[in-house]
Amino acid sequence: MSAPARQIPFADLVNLLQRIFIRNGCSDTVAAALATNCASAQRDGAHSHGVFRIPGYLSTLASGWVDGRAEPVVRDVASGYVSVDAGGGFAQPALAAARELLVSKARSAGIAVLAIHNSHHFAALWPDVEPFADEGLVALSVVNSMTCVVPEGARRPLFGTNPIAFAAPCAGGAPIVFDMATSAMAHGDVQIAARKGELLADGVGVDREGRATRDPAAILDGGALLPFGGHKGSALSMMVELLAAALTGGNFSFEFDWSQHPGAKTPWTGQLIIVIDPRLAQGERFAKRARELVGQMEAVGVTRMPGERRFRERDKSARDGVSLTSEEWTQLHSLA
Ligand code: NDP
Ligand code: PYC
Repeated sequence: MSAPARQIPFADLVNLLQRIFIRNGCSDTVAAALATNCASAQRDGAHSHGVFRIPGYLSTLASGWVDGRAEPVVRDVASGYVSVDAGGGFAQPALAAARELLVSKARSAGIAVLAIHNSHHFAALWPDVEPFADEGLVALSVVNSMTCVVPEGARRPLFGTNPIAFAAPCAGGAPIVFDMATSAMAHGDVQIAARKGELLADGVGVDREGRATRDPAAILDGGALLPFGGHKGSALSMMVELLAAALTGGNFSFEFDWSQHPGAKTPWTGQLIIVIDPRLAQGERFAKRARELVGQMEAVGVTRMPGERRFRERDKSARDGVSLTSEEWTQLHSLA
């Protein structure tokens, strides 16, 4: 049972995390990108990628596996194609470095792709797409991670937990955003369940012998996860490997070897972001049609849209402050 929560303003949490990242070898730019990302996840109740991840970031930085001072190199490949070499650093600063060029291409051509490689992504994916929808753009992103998912029909893990995130503007309200692992559960949530001693649902994972298990510790200790939805999730996970690694020049989830870097936790892979400007062909009609669709979904009984829980948590955090347990608060202060 956790001690009572602390509630702190979002800006204070960003500041605290930024100091921690700088103390642990990140440049100011990288620290700002990671701190904002991680604090946003905590603010939105996306706990598997909030401050829970800080020890993993720090052990990875200490192991020399990731470069916290990397300077991304942006390449203007074609009218609708931007590529970034993240230099063995994090994906978020690489996106930030290429963002302006990407958006200007999407606005002039109607669509543009950002291919990031030589990058580490240890975060939730929605922060990478949601801001595009806030600007009236549609965005889709995929990132591959580390081998821990057994493809449908296979005997051993190969794929990563490989999330897909999508964001689109919706007239008169918050954008439509979803962000989901293609595994039955995110690895972070399995770790959280193991800490709490909770059993998982059927169909989430297998133990080291390949037998179905509901025990998160058995999944983490040599076992593996399963794709969501059997062959369908497996196909989507394969697609993520192709788009995030083969297309970008990054590693497949099974390709990197971090065994010489004890403490390394961040997957060294790639990320693809596709941005579409719906206004070129549709004017404001796309956002209005999105609202129409949401209205019809509500009319048939949908009471909870993807992203809605996060937006509710965000409003609550703006009102009351971002929640941390006392242990998290103490830990962050000692690290800063
Ligand atoms: P969830 O299964 O919790 O949620 C997936 C999506 O479904 C979210 O958009 C969520 O909205 C929505 N949703 C959840 N429940 C409902 C419901 N009852 N009705 C309608 N919509 C619903 O996410 P995952 O566990 O799959 O992933 C968690 C996070 O882990 C993601 O942010 C993902 O990016 C991250 N991740 C990162 C990886 C990496 O390599 N960097 C690898 C794998 C995962 P809401 O957000 O509002 O709850
Ligand atoms: O939760 O599956 C996950 C994950 C992998 C890499 C970062 N998060």
